[in-house]
Amino acid sequence: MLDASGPPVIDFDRWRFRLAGLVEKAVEWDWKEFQLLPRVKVFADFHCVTRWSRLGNLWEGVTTRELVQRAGGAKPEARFVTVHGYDRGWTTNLPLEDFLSEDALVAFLHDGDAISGEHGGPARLIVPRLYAWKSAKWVAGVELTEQDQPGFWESNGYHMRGDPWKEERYSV
Ligand SMILES: Nc1nc2c(c(=O)[nH]1)N[C@H]1C(S)=C(S)[C@@H](COP(=O)(O)O)O[C@H]1N2
Ligand SMILES: [Mo]
Repeated sequence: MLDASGPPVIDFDRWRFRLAGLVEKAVEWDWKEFQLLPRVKVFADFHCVTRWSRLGNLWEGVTTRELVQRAGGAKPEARFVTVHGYDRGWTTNLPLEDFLSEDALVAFLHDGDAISGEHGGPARLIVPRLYAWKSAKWVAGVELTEQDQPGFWESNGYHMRGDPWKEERYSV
């Protein structure tokens, strides 16, 4: 499906990424601080639920594992995450285990270039093992939770997990 709304205007000076909820200590990074974190490159395909895929993307950014570690780790009761976008309160939910998969990252480069506004820049979540709607564009923060809370598309019938290999498209 298409985006819920168009690209929000995001000013680098005001950009923040916040990791909160069931972590040992909530952390917030501004753009400069975020750029100083250790980076990785992840080469992955991207599968939209409406059946298109974009193969062979090179993403560069900070792993979700690195970010959670810098927040002192997840509390034992944390089992899910809610990811927030800068586009008018858009959210998506996914299991913490998928969020912390080895190849999941908050990316700011795609094939070597800054991610465009259209594609979720300045930074977006990338979770290659799940359908693309879980890969929140214009990411603003992530909250670890105990209960699974449906996000925007999930409230409209999309799957709570969304594994393309199991074709988990809809929850009904
Ligand atoms: N914040 C936010 N992230 C979002 C969406 C959205 O509406 N808002 N749409 C999702 C959907 S349905 C898809 S298929 C992908 C599309 O990413 P692309 O525009 O880079 O191809 O972004 C996902 N991430
Ligand atoms: Mo989509």
